[in-house]
Amino acid sequence: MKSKENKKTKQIDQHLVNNADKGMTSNDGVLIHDNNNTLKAGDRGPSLLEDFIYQDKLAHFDRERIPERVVHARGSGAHGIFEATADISSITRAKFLQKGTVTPLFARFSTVAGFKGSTDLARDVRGFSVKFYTEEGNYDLVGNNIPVFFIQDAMQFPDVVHAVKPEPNNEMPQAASAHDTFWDFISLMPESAHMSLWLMSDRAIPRSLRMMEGFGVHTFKFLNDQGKATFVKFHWKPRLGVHSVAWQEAQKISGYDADFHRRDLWEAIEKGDFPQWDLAVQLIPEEDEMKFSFDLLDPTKIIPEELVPLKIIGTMTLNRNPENFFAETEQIAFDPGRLVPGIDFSNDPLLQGRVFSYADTQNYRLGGPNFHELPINRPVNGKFNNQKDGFGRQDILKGNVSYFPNSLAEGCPYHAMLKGEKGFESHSEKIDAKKIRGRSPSFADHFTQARLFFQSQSEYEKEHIINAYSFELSKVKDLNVRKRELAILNQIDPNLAKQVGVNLGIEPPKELDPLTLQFARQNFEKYPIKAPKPEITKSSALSMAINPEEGTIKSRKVAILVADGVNKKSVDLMRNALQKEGAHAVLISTHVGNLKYNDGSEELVQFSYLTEASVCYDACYTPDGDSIAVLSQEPDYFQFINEAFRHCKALAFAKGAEELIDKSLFNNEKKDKGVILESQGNMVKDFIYIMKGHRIWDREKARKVAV
Ligand code: HDD
Repeated sequence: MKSKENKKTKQIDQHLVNNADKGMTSNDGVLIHDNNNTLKAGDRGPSLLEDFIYQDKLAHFDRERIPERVVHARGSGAHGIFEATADISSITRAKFLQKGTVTPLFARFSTVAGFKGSTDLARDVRGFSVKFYTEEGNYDLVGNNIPVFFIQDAMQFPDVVHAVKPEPNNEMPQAASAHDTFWDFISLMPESAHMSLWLMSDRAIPRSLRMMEGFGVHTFKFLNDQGKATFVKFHWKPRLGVHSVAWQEAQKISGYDADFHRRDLWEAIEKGDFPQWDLAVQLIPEEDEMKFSFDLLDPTKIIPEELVPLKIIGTMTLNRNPENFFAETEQIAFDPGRLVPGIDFSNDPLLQGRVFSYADTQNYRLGGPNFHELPINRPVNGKFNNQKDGFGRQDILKGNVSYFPNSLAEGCPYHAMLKGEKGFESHSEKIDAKKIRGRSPSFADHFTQARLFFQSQSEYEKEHIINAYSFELSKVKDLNVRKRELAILNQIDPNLAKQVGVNLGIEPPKELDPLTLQFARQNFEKYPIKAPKPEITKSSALSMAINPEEGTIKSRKVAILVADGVNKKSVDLMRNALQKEGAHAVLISTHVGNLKYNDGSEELVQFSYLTEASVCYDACYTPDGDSIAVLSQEPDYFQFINEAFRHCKALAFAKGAEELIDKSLFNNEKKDKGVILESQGNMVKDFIYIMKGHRIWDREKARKVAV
């Protein structure tokens, strides 16, 4: 597709139903006279079996629910497009990746462990799935916001999922890894050490789905026209940067707005702040497969960007919300096991296992083999084959032929090879091996890259990781599990283990626990091994720390804290400046309804201190005016600014509002660089600059405010 016309949304639109001006009908299109009352034998008599209108309504209602996804049940999605921007025609023949091609897509972001109705702000991995509706069929890149995985072999997927999900006896805790079974499993599985560090980092509590990276995780293969393979890793880089919230904030957001991420994505698209990511690849020539100190097929390893730089090959823009959550976001069926020509699997044993699981789960979840025909799943180029019948079949196949070869239908649908066309072809890789049920010894180094990750973090990020391990392991009741995990941390970084150990009251064991060793030796004859020397010991790409000079406040939400009598000029000064930067100012007052300005004018306010909390905003500003006398008596106002301070956000105060700081819990912190006073410089400019740095994390270290 070269034009900007979105074939997918056009296809979807054919299925939209609009009830406007329509009389209500039964499912068979019969106009309904009364849909409030069942048919009865007299006013006070029993209901009658012949009431097909009632049966029609209830029978459908009784079947409204389908099984939620066994993992990634909680998700939010949107339509968009992908525009290929680089010439990689010598590397892959995939048409949608050819420069200038625009392809419609649907993206779904998810948490892993929680049920469908769980909070968005759980500490968790985020799913990052994209279905490209290409001219050569659907291609799904089903990744995560973390570039490595807990396990190396798909056989253990049900185990890791059972361990992290609520415990089977009492179905607790919901959407949380901080419990015994998860850490029991992790502490027996040293291969999960690398991913557990990512999970304990701020990556696992994103500020927004629009502000997280995505990764294909596995090494895949690109194939060119000649069938030559190049290994490839996929990365999604968000244009808004990579940002998190603070852990305490995450927990509070879960109470104030469990839909925080879903709402943020929805509202951004509605406002026209279309989220964008660049798609980048790391390309590794086939002959370099064995060049690294780690195995490219091991999904617990990254390829550091310093070893293989990223090449940007296109941009994804999400520009349309679903019309209907169930029909689109819920019924979309992702499957990393379905490819388009020019892309192939590698032999990563986790990826190989995924190839089976997804179609299998969709067959169950979506009720049979015709889920491909649901509007959200249909390819835009059509599907033509001899598969037929089954529950919910929608396509109506013409003619009497549904087999191949045939002559009665002139050999159609034909095989591409018979017409000299090129369809999907797998890489003709030579394999000469014995069948074994086991693991490659080249997968046995579990700690070097975990160490690389930890050592690449800034000081505050290390602190957050230490706090996260301490939090999670404190929630574990079994002391042996705590100790066993501490022994793993000690292999990664003794200082990490020591500090977590202090919080748990345990001295980190020097050696891995005998049980951990016993299970690891089931997979690796020699364990632990002497790790190969890594190419690098630090990688700046692994840290989320940002330089304000490179930051943006585009689409951020800033609370303007007002009350009746506020000075309009003082409000507009900040609001206009924020607008120019693409940020959104939100007025919060002591009551909703009309706000009275000092100049007699009024403005409708939709948010009050009763409904809002600082955790749902990126920064706050207090303008001056007669509102100050009101706010100085308003405990919820002080709760707002105290919490904003505690969570390391920028707070600006107009000149006449500065006195409010004296009543706050940070009244000694007027010199804090994130507390910006109009009397002391260019307030608006300084405020925006500080916000571009996202948070003032070093404020946290001193634990200056206990809210
Ligand atoms: Fe998976 C869903 C990502 C390993 C089996 N997975 C699912 C989703 C994402 C991922 C983002 C949600 C898709 C959506 O939005 O509908 N999964 C991953 C990544 C993995 C991974 C990045 C490792 C690199 N998964 C993995 C393995 C297996 C599965 C090894 C099984 C062998 N995953 C599933 C599943 C799910 C799923 C059970 C649940 C619902 C679904 O597929 O559609 O089949």
